[in-house]
Amino acid sequence: MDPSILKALLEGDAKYMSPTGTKFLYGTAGFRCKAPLLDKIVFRVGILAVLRSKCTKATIGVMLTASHNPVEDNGVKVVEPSGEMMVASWEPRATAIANAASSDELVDIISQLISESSIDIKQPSHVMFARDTRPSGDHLAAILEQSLTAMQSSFDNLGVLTTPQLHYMVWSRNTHHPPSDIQGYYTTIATAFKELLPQSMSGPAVVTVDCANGVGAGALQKMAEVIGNNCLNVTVCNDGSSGILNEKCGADYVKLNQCAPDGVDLETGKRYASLDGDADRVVFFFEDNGSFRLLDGDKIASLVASFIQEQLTQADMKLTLGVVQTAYANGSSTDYLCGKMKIPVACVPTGVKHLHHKAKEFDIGVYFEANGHGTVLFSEKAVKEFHRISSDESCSMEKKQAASQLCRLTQLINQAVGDALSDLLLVEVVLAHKKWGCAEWSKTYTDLPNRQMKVKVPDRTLMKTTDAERVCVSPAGLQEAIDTLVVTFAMGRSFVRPSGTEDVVRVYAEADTQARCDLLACLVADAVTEHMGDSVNKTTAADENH
Ligand code: 16G
Ligand code: MG
Repeated sequence: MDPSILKALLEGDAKYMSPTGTKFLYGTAGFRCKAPLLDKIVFRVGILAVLRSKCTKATIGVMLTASHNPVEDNGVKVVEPSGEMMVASWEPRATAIANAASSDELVDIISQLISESSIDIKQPSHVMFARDTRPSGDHLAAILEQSLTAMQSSFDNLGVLTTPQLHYMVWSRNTHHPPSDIQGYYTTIATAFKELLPQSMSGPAVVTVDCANGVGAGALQKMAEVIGNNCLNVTVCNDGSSGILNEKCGADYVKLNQCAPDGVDLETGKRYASLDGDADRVVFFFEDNGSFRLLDGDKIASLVASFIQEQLTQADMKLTLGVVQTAYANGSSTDYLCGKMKIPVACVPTGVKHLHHKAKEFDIGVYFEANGHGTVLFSEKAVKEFHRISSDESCSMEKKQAASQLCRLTQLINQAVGDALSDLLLVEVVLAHKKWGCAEWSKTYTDLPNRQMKVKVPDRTLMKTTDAERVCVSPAGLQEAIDTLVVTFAMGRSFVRPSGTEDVVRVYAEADTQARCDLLACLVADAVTEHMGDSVNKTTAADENH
């Protein structure tokens, strides 16, 4: 590396303290922790992003966010040129760079990375970055700028954006896909939305949205403005003007606690949605005969997959359509998709990157985690087919129309990553076509009662799972214990997995009634405790907004 760059880099790096005793791990959400611990990490992620940009000869993204975590946290993650999460093979490298204990070690790690990946250090680099609305974001963005400047890289500081907007901008820049600016993001999606709404619709789509007091509020207001109130009537709650980010609100809170967020008074007949703090997750809910009813990521996946299936049938297209879920998907949703809809379902480990990867195996891959992360991916083959049929004069009007609807869906749906704004609009489109409200949507299948718990164990890394986290292979005997418990519960199902974001083991259970699945979850949690050591402490997931 050029000695003057190296000098600037080490001088910059030396300005920031390494928090003593903290080992950072680049996990599914990048690096995430209390914001004051992040200065040095962010500086070093700048170095990593530049190296990744030189390695891929393309623009790399960096997002500063801690999603649904409390406001005093922050995080940083790297976005690939394709708009996807950073490749798994670079995760250990990110971890190594972040934890380098001295400048010598840092230089060694960088040199090793350059030679291992045959990086041409003279290759120009470009990094686009953005932050959410956290108070620490501005400071961390300034550190990132210093690092990129020290590396003599060009960059765009895109200011405050949602996570999916940053992914989208990186994707569109590298694929030379319009748009080249954030305004284009809004107009592309808004135009597709308006064109997709059925002409027979008498009024606008109406929805009230809890924005978790986060970045989604401004973005949604902007999107609604671009769409216009003749097509979308959105009421934004928890817009950050008074409440605290993610506190008693947002998609994570609503999903875990199965209740309406603060700041929202449930009214009969109305439709509600909750975004998370960086607007890459969305869940819906409504008042159903006096009770709170959640429409989660599984329900979104089923709704969207069934709509796409209808359009494919109408357009008479033989493309493969599949849904990707995780073990957290409610058993009823899997039965509904496979049994009733005859749509193939794949199950993968938790984390967007796994779902995204698997979804690419289908011509059209719908993926959603139950917690509301998800999107629909259209292969090149599918997009070509949509265009071919929509402009083929020999095809019937009905076929052509279905094909153009599918074309527009590829514009509406963020192809880089799950996007709460685009998913929200997608759900509105499908409900409008089906002439459904939440009640009809909810009735497609009934969720099995389920419970999530977390168990504190001395060392969660001792737990190993297989078969998309549905089978625990270590510690020995735990899976047998779970199997013995599960068979005694009607409709029983349970699995355990080590969390990727917290120092706990997670327990999931389903059974025919809420009381029985709560009991199953507790018994499985006890089995975890028994098999994983003595220092334990278990809580239901809802006790803490993790
Ligand atoms: C991260 C993942 C999310 C997953 C969650 C599980 C991304 C962008 N985010 O937030 O998909 O559901 O981790 O957390 O991949 P856990 O491992 O603590 O249960
Ligand atoms: Mg998020």
